Amino acid sequence: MKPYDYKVYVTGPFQAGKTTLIHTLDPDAISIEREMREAYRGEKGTTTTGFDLGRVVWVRKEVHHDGLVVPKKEFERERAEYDGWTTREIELRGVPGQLHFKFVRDTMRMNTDGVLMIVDSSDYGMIGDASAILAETIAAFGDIPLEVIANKQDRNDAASPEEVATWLGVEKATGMCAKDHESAREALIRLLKKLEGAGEEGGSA
Ligand SMILES: Nc1nc2c(ncn2[C@@H]2O[C@H](COP(=O)(O)OP(=O)(O)O)[C@@H](O)[C@H]2O)c(=O)[nH]1
Ligand SMILES: [Mg+2]
Repeated sequence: MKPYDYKVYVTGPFQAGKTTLIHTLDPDAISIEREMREAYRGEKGTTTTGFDLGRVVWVRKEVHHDGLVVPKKEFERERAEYDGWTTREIELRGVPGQLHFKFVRDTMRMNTDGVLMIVDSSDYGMIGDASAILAETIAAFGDIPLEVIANKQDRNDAASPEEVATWLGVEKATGMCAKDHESAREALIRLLKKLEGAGEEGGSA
């Protein structure tokens, strides 16, 4: 039996907010991180060179509702509350964003159902890396559901999602603040609805 219904691959340049997003949705998410060797934008922080692994459950009282995204542990504790609801277990897999870790991203693609591509809307300097990762992702996954997410919309130097879409040459980007649960939930659900849509089309065809 599969331990989840959908695997969501979370990619994008380093410092875009992948780890933050996964921990906002699942406080028990596991991350492997090591310290950066160099300061970036004047700050010495940490960035992921391994991966993030989060588990959440998408719960809907009615299938046409957007529903809630509940951390897996919380869901297991409060399972009775969701009796009769439609539930989908989601694995969130964050991959390292540095271009030279392409081989790590490659090994983590297996069984992916959908992709969240996270971009820092306040960091135009990373757009070259973002374009490279987007091209790599599309080449590897082909026609898989993919959402481009314009993160850090809470910053006053953030470009709009429309501008971020233009930077990357994509039709559309969705604004998000990865630190905010409501915003993170909306971004994930937008992708999950596409995954459900794809499943239904396949089933009725
Ligand atoms: N203002 C703001 N900062 C964010 C947001 N998301 C992430 N960050 C910050 O951006 C930095 C990099 O985030 P992280 O999740 O580690 O990026 P990753 O390298 O893609 O995993 C951290 O300092 C985060 O606190 C956001 O939505 N708004
Ligand atoms: Mg990270």
